[in-house]
Amino acid sequence: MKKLLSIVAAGALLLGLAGCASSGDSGDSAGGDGPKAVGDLVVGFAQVGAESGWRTANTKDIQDSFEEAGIELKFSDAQQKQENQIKAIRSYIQQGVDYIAFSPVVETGWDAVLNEAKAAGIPVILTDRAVDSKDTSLYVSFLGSDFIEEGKKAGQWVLDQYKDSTEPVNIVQLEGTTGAAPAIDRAEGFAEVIADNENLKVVASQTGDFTRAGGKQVMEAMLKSQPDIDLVYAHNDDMGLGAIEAIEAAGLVPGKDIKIVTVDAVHDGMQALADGKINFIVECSPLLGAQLVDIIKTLNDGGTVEPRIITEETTFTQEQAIEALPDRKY
Ligand code: GZL
Repeated sequence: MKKLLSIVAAGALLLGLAGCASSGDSGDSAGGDGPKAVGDLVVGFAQVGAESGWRTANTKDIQDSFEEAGIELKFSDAQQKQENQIKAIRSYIQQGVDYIAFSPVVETGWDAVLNEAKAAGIPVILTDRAVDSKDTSLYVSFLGSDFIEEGKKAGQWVLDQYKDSTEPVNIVQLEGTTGAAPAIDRAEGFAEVIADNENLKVVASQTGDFTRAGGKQVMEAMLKSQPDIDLVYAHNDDMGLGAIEAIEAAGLVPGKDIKIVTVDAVHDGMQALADGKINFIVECSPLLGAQLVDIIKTLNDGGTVEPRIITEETTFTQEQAIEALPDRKY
């Protein structure tokens, strides 16, 4: 009997050890074996859409950066619909990717899906746009521009341009996507600065959804409803370019009869600035790919990253655009 019991005990011990080995449990508390090889990482990226020159440049830069780093990137285009971005994030969670990154099309409505990613132990990085979640544990870092600052830079140019004006200056504003962080913040920063001159009045403001067609359509309506427009403030180049088409179709000269200030500094916007059809552009850099790869590599190595990483950017006058155009990457 004693002999039988010792055989059973030995067998149980062997099975137990085998069990440990098969679960890959190296005995450390995390259950992991330390950082993955970079080449084994898989990242899910849920992009807003392809609504503008900026977005196209942003997508290309991210895809090129991950290819160069040898990291697998699963990519989705939400066609500017939040439900599609949420679906994509859920799919990445199901697939068990190592990291999720996305540019939230609007600020609100993300807590549920971000809590699902957190429960699955998948770190999330925000790129380009912010969310309004109060729980900042739902994402590791937010990499992107300071949109309020961009609005202030646009407002400062207008303030300087009309500092000696004694007449009312009628401004129309082409807003970005309703509820999107850049639309909300660019309007806020601009309004804060132009408030210093009571002659500067935003007489009409409407979303053109960051698209050239949207900007043209809204500008056509504003030209009909507003008797005297002095300046257009467009939240991105694409809507500014659409406004140029509407202004020219109305027999007016963009950049002269109606001045135009935009944000982004993508190629077509910079060309219009060089041609004098736009008067001033505030840069918003789409080149976030390399920084996003660095964030993921740092996290994979067990490092920590800043919760807010603001991208470097500048502004352009016509002369500066003429000089910068030949070397622009996008
Ligand atoms: C800004 C980005 C905006 C661009 C638009 O970071 O989210 O969205 O300004 C783009 O051109 O559509």
